Amino acid sequence: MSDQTDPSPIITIERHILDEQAFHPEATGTLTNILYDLALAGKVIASKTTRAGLAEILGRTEDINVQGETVLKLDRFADLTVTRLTDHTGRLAGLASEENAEFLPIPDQYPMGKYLLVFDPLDGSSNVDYNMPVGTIFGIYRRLKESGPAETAEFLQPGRNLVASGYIAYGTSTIFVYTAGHGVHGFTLDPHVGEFLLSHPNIEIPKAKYFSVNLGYQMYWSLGVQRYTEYLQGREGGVKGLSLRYIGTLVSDFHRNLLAGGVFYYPADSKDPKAPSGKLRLLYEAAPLAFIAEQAGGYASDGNGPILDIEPTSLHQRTPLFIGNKELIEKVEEFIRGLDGAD
Ligand code: AFP
Repeated sequence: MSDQTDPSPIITIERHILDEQAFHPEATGTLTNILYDLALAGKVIASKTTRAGLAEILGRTEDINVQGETVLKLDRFADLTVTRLTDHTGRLAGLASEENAEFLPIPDQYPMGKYLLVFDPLDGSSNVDYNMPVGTIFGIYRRLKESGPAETAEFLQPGRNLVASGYIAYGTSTIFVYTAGHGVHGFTLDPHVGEFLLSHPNIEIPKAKYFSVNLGYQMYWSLGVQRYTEYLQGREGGVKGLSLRYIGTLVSDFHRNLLAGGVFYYPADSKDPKAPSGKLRLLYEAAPLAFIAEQAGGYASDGNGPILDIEPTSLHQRTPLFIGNKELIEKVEEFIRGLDGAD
């Protein structure tokens, strides 16, 4: 007879990350600790996002960030939380955040580490006012220099070099999803226990159910992207049965499609001549999620080739992004090649 009082195995994020370290006998535990630090940042940020409507935190600051957007107080809080939990540990050599024009060096009084952190502290923050989900995205690279202060060039690495990446989705529950190159794993925050517990081991993207895109911009897209959209709508030999879902928070749209199957895209458009590559940032958003997509059996492309192969030329570089089920993302490359003259 089974013992009814014996709880089913509970795997905390700490235990899981530590177990993963076994894949790397040479590991010193530094990466493991960075992931713990980020999980802690996620808990702290979640404690604010769930109270955003109540707290003094809601409302805009008077600042404009490097992307030209109004900085919400919650963005700043998330940015500072990640920074303050990671900059003094001796694990990082520098941090680059979507909120800051330049990367943040490690303050002089703290030791230098061998990793670089790139992050979007609060993705989808314009949704906060409407009680919609938001998220944090991160990527971890090994630094290129052996020692000395970090340099911008060290951050400009292709996504293929990512050692780990992940996101924290602040929705109806808080979920931490990461990959360190051995599959994709998701942990749900148990608010009573205060721990992230393994809820989604070895995530693999299932057959597509959804497509997610801001159709309001359709008239600004290339012919190839327009025809691809019609293909997803099932017209003229296209795929049948996909539903449209679009939240406008990349983390949430990506997370849903990762679990349910589907594609998200934010293509290049002619809406804003100053941003011909669309809105999303290669370093802070596209590359970290591309690593997760590939680890889950999916694919991410800029329409011409893998996101993970793009060599960044600047910290805040933008890129078109098509991400999700592999065969549907390869299809958009076909449309773009055939109709837009891309090579
Ligand atoms: P905000 O952080 O300004 O809300 O932008 C979120 C975002 O970068 C990404 O999370 C969404 O997928 C995308 O913008 C939505 O942009 P549109 O409002 O142009 O569809």
